[in-house]
Amino acid sequence: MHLLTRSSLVVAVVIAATAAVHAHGEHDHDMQMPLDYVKFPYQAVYPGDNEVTADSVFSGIATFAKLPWVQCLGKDKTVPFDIAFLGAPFDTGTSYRPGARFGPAGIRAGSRRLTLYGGYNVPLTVNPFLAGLKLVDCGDIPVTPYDNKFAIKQIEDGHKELLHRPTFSALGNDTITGKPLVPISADGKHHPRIITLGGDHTIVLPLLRSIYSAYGQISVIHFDSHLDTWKPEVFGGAPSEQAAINHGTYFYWASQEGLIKNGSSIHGAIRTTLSGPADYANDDASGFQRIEAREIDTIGTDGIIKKIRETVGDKPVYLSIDIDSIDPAFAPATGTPETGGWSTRELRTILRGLDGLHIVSADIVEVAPAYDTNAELTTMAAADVLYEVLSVMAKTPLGKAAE
Ligand SMILES: *[C@@H]1O[C@H](CO)[C@@H](O)[C@H](O)[C@H]1NC(C)=O
Ligand SMILES: *[C@@H]1O[C@H](CO)[C@@H](O)[C@H](O)[C@H]1NC(C)=O
Ligand SMILES: [Mn+2]
Repeated sequence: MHLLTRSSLVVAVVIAATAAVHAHGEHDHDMQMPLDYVKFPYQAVYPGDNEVTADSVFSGIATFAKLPWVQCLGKDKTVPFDIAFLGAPFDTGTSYRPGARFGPAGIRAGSRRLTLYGGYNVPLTVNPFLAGLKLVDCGDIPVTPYDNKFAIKQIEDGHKELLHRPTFSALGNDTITGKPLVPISADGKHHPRIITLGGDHTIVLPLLRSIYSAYGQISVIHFDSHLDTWKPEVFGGAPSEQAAINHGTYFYWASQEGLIKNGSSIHGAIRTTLSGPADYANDDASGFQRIEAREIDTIGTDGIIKKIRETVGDKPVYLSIDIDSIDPAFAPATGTPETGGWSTRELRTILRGLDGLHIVSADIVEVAPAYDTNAELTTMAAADVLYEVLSVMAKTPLGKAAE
């Protein structure tokens, strides 16, 4: 039986090979597409109407949305940009499922198709890829998996170095007065924006330390099923100083360090169980307002958008998105999934509702591709969520009219 199978296989291979030779012999080489028909070297152009972009969307090396790879932390230190995607592959602060160190690679793979038709955002009426801003993928911050304290410093340093680079584009003029806009930062400089691809949520502590260096205390919009303001002794932090900084406590530390603006920061999509009501009292003391995931059933996306906008106003704001804010039906590949969440559509609608806010930088975290479906549900959701963030950023410069 084995022999028979093997010999028939050999026959099949020979026939196939013969057919291939014949096909090759009959092929007219002049009819082949020129090599440059597919954009090469794997770097998309964003041409708008009437250009073929679909051909190369599944090929090439993955950067976010096929943006050019610039080695911002390496040999390309002098290349300016306006918005950078930056990976922070850290997952040694995770309590349940590890694997978010593969988040940056997964999100990039999930973002391949973002510019399939050119990238125009219909509801926001903007093409963020053609808005005059220089967008790049800076690759990943080198992060050690062996020493959390060291890794957290690496993330802060990598982010800070890019945040203090000069921008590619000038801030431009106020649309009403025509006068030059002035920066909204605390140090008076116009900073580029960084969209960080996590990584578990611990990375937000070093990211906020970096943000503080340019903006001072910052308002935070935080989408997550979890509070992440837990005191270390409540969230597994008792054993050591190192254990005390993890993906459930980083906002506690950020609040203790005075990085977060009290009262104008807000969580959305909260639905975790608690150690008890004291967790909410502790969350209040950490400076956050809260929107529960289930509020979407009563006040809808409009009501949620209204609450966020009223809380943040026109202050500079940092946006942190845990992919677990989305229901695991739509985004299963994450460290600590919680049922009863928002759909991908609902989160995207809410993000578009942030149009006009001064989002100084953002992240998406807790994407752990190993738990994803073969259909790349979670990494695709993460990429699409960032596309809304990018679109909102592209529409609103980080400036205000001069007094
Ligand atoms: C902004 O206004 C200045 C004059 O205040 C003008 O020189 C400059 O060209 C304007 N820039 C743009 C982008 O319109
Ligand atoms: C934030 O403000 C609240 C209410 O005024 C206060 O109880 C809390 O201690 C403040 N938190 C911080 C971190 O300053
Ligand atoms: Mn979470």
